[in-house]
Amino acid sequence: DLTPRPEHKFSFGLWTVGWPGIDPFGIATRPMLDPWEYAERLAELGAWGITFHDNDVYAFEATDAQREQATTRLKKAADDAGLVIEMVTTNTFTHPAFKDGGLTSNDRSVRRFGLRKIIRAVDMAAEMGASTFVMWGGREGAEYDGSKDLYGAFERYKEGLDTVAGYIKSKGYDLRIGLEPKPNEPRGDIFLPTVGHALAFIAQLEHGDIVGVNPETGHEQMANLNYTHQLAQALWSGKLFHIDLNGQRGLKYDQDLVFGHGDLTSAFFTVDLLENGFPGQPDAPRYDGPRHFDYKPSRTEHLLGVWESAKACMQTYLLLAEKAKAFRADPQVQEAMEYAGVSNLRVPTIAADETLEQFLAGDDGFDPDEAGRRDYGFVKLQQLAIQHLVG
Ligand code: 3MF
Ligand code: MG
Ligand code: MG
Ligand code: MG
Repeated sequence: DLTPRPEHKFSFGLWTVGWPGIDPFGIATRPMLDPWEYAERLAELGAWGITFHDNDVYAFEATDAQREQATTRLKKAADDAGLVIEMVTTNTFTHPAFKDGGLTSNDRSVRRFGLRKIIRAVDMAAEMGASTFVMWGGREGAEYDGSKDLYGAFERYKEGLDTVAGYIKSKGYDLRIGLEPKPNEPRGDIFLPTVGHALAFIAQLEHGDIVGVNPETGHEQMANLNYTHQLAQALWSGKLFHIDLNGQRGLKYDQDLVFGHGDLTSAFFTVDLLENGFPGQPDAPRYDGPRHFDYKPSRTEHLLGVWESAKACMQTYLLLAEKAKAFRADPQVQEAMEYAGVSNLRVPTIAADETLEQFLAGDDGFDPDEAGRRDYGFVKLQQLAIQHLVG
């Protein structure tokens, strides 16, 4: 059954379906609706939740009264439609003041303004009932290496993150921060370019316990990385707080295609990880958060195409989920996995009752040449995946 339902936990950024097609070379190709209209439509399509930036809902220059009015109206529309506002984020990239960053701008007055703006959005996120606060530092970076005091940049980024995380704790909000890595675009180089960089940075924070990652398919692929592996390491580290699913075809600008319209084989294994977890590892962490899409309906599409593309994201996910279940259940696949030694990797290399001395003293009668002649059968296993995927 490929009908999206709330229990599938599909959610969409309002800026995704709400993108009117403005790009660096052209003006809008379709009208922009009010935020609550997208919410109603997404609920009709079977979505469970929505997410948004502060300035997707009220203007950068909005008065307090205007903010209040817009967020109240959106919350009511979401409640009426039965939608959860699962994540809220701040825009610290559109306004020209942020051209050199929000938390790492060379201009201290911008950093002070940026940090206040982020904290105001945290309050709003808590009010909206969100459980995740994503931070994508799209303008935190540089084009020219001489333009930044790089030590200062990491110090200020840490100061900013710890201030926001510390504030969340002091208020007792039930919110966790998801850092969203991206290697480049709009900056020539963005700080925290990949999941790995973000995890290493989080380890340096004072309040890192409530800071994790929000990896986006295309962002990791723009760095030529394997998205599923990035998700797996974040999960293994207990840091996969949220996800941005979409499609990307190779090393180019951030395409934000429909989920599955990029590297389909990679998308299959992403869904396999999200739906099936780490098979054979009952104690391993599972991702049970939102299946959140951060894509853009292509500029060639009008409003009809906007809704078609939102449906396509969910339908592709459900198709791949079905196929990933069938793949794992297939006896031929299980046999190929046994042949490939997949379950062997679960066995600790040194036995629990073995001392390091005993281990180092023995050689297990190991024959390197015989090991070198082993056939792993990985290609046969992958072909079974392809058969499930396209069969
Ligand atoms: C840019 C992005 C962002 C982030 C968003 C936080 C505008 O490439 O992916 O979308 O996802 O700011 O969720
Ligand atoms: Mg993106
Ligand atoms: Mg993207
Ligand atoms: Mg994103």
